Amino acid sequence: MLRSEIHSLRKLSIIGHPAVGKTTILKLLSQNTIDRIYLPTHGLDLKTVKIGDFTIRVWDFGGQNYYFKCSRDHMLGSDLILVITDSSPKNVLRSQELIGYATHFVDKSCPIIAIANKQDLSKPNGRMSPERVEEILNVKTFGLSAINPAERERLENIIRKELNKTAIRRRFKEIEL
Ligand SMILES: Nc1nc2c(ncn2[C@@H]2O[C@H](COP(=O)(O)OP(=O)(O)O)[C@@H](O)[C@H]2O)c(=O)[nH]1
Ligand SMILES: [Mg+2]
Repeated sequence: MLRSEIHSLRKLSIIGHPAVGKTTILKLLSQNTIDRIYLPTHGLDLKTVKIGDFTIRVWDFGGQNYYFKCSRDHMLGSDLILVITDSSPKNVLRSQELIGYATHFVDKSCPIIAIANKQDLSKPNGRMSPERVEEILNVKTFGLSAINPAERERLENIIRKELNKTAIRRRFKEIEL
């Protein structure tokens, strides 16, 4: 890794319950084609992606409880946490708990944002709108359909904007010191 890349290196952690689309989001960010195979992630999947000036290490944690309990050490030092929900009422409620859990392991300056995934599935299936999910989770929430490669750019922009804000806060801290 080049020196300039180390300076722009950021850690993005993707958390959420099983089968909500965490690994698909990792694929959306790191691959050109997105298959729809569901293979539960065991432990951790790690990829490096470039978004704008940032070199981002994306940590995709297995969603099973066992792994999640072990994952707190992996969450430490995150620059951004994405909490993924599949936008079903049951899952959104369960995700509240995850957000509470995550706040214990990250610095106050690390934003936690939610992704209301699977927005392509119709409302009769009980999918909630991103606005409704945001009201419940009380963190900034963006709707997504991770199986659609056309959504890549929008997701990249969301991530880049959040990381830019943390970069500005870092610079202010340096000036204060
Ligand atoms: N319809 C739909 N299916 C999705 C979406 N995102 C992921 N999936 C599917 O949901 C299943 C679980 O996805 P995966 O990313 O492996 O979930 P993970 O356990 O959270 O990593 C797979 O079959 C995916 O193709 C989405 O936005 N819409
Ligand atoms: Mg997975």
